[in-house]
Amino acid sequence: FLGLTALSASAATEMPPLPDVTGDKVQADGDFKIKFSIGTTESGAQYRGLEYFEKIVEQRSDGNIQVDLFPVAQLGDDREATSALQAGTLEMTMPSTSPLVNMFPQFAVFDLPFLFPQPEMADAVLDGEIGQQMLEDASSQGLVAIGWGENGYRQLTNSQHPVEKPEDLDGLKIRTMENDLHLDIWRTLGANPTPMSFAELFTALEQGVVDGQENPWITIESSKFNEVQDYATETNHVYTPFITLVSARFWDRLPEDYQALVRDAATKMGDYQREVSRTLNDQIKQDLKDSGMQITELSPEQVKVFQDQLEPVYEDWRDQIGGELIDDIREQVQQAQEQ
Ligand code: KDG
Repeated sequence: FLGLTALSASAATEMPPLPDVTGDKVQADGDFKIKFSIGTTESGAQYRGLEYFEKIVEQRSDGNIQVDLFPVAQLGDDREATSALQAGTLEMTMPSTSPLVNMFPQFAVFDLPFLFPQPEMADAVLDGEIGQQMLEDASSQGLVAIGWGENGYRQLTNSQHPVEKPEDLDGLKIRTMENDLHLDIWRTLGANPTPMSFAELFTALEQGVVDGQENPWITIESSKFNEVQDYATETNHVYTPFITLVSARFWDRLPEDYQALVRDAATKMGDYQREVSRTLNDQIKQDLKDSGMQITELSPEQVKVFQDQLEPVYEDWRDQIGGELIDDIREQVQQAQEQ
């Protein structure tokens, strides 16, 4: 290919330095260890957020809480890590909400296609009453949900050909998260979706078990999917949040002052992840182009074709998710758009 070796994307884009820790030291009795597991790699925005969390908690607890980070699903994929929290064998994880809808059906609202036209609208919902209520509701079944983070807008990649319109997806094998609404989206568009955990994804792409997948630019780059996927389409079809979960067994042993510290650090981590992911998004898209990926950017009219084809998904899932919740969010989004 022109005799050029593709530049590694991560070589081009650097993570911003971690912010300084603010806030007083917190005194409480006991020494604690937090093993914090995620599925994405050390070079992603999610991990950068975790590093900030570690720095805040360790500095402000004066080393009494030690945080150890485990990326790339070393301690299990999203569902396995969540089960480990319930069993009390792992202290923290930060999965996408999508593979957890079997436990928390309302999370499926975030899987609805093209729900949030701007990331700030997702922030308003997650940080507002709806998001806070969801954290409370998810603080059950052996888990304590203490904050949101940003996974981001998902983009389609594949190994076969450029995708500009739904017909181009005909028969393409697309990996989705383990979530029925995502399966519905890709079936409705004419693709052939297969659910799979993130931990299995690179190998599945490499071996051609699936032709494509969808994830934010930053994940495509940090997981090196561009090395096994030549084509991408900037679809922005779903905005997925991350949710910060703690094992209830661990939480109940933590002195209240430390609980407050961990909660505060989780909020700061989430805000920082949003900032990193948004700052780097376009830059990383450019790095991916520079590395040889062919990226199709859709016009608003082309996006509308996908959107219109997916509108029935809203009706199909209305009862299961709750019509009132969907209407509330759509109304908030509408109001924000009019401002
Ligand atoms: O750390 C999070 C990952 O495990 C996963 O949730 C990323 O969006 C993701 C996916 O596609 O599974």
